[in-house]
Amino acid sequence: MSAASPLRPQTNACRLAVDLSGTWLFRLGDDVGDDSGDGDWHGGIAGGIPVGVPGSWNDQVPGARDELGPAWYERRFEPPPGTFPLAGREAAIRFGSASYAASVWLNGQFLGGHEGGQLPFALDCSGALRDGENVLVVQVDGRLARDRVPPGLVPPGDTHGRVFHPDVSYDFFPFAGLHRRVELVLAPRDGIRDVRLETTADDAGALLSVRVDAADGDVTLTLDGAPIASPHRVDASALWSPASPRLHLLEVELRRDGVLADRYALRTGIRTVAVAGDQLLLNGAPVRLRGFGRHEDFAVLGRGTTPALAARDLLLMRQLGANSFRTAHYPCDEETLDIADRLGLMVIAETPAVGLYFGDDDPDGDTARRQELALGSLAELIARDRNRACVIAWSVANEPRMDYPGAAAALRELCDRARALDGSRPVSYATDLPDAAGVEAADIVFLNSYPGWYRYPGRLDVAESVLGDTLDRVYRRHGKPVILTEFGADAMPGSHADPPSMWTEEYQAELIERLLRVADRRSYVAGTHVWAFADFATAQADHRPQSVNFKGVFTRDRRPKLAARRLRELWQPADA
Ligand code: GCB
Repeated sequence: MSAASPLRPQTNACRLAVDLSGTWLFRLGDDVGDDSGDGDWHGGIAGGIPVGVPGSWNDQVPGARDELGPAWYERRFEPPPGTFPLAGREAAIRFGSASYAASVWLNGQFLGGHEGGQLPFALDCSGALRDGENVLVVQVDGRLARDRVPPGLVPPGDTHGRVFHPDVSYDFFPFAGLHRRVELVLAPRDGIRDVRLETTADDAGALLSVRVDAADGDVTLTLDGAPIASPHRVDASALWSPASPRLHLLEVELRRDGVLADRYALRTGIRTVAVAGDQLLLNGAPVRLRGFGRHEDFAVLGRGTTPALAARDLLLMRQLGANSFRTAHYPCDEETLDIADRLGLMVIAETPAVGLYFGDDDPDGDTARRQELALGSLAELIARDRNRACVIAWSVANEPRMDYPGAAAALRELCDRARALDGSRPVSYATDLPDAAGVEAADIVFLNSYPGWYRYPGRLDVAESVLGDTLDRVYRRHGKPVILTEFGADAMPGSHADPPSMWTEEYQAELIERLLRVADRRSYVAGTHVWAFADFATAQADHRPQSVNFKGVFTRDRRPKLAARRLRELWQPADA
């Protein structure tokens, strides 16, 4: 099914993507499973109120902050001119992200569903789509459960001992809703199903391989308008890097009997990435990441994405001199990756597997189900992002709890699966337990460490030596490059003290500067990501004033704290 293929929708001579974002109708409601009688909303919801899509419902709908569903969405639309007859085309509805699970009906007909937020899915609707008005109904279920990824309702012993309301195992609010674009997609039935790019190093630059999965016919490739064959040699000067984020236009065409049957275009950077000894190499040269962990979070929108916010964030990163970010703790929006490609920001792409635990007191098989889900979303992430120049590494999890038999094997399985699906990028997971078994499966150690905050709180004086010792120990143990994927301190905006004390802007700026100094002195440290780019909403907890994590160097509305200014001084010039 081409319309429901992993290829991101696009509009061209053969394909059409109609954005259904905008004002939808919404209502919270019970799970109406049957097709009969009152309360059957599969053909249209009763008593809906207007909400914006993309967007979480929690901060749009008064009183719904802690409601996690199920909830119902409805959107009426007419297909564009020329849609019918479908003839050789297929139609699908594609969701960029429905958090956490969705079931979808078109004109009362069930199309299918999907489990897992922050990853796209497309459902064939060729048989249900009609001329004139169509009624699209989506049930979204954001409820927390132990057998979901990320898991909710986890025993406190497995959540760093923290208790949140709602009862999450992770440190961000469990926003629910349709968080990204929803599109009606029309594509040739016997067309291009997938395009896979891979770049390998070559003496003079790189070799670009293009694998096309398509129905019968003649496939042709052009790069920047010139015909090419795969593999294609690319000059070093044409490669993508933070200093020179060159993008090329790759066009794939499928012809039958000389007639154009399908076409797919990719704007792509070409670069190689590798780990050699204790170094991370980009295009064969050592590179150090400097940047942030970034959440998708904003007032009113919740986890809903908009290119304006992504552009603002990534431009601010560039302005500070950052060259990289991690999509913590889930895959980011595809338009954000477009911007990262264009700005030359190197991305560590993370799956939604945050807070995994492997409780052996799990009679109902929750652990096994979580692992299946984690493997599934890893495959979906790699299918979505594998052609991205900006994505330079996969993070298969964040801070899994490792104190159970089976935990190390589960993490090894995730790392091995990532490598089996894509052998061209380093694989790891962010961990606060670098001595636990499992880490040896990673190509780079992704270390989350909070000296001067959770460890030795208030002790700016010892934070440096504690981090130095930790880094050296980790490196001695694993002999691999280490990326400090999290470190930092909360700072209440506008709060000041001299000498610096915890929760002030001075303390945050001073701690970040000191820890960066420690990391930068070590040649095996391949990167530092401050936690976090901006303040973000969390569930309620005694350690989260105002239900916000204040470790952002920008406020939630993107005003700079002292630490942002300090980083701008430390990170100039912004050339690498
Ligand atoms: C961590 C987590 C991150 C939290 C952060 C914190 O280790 O990976 O999700 O937000 O610490 O601020 O506690």
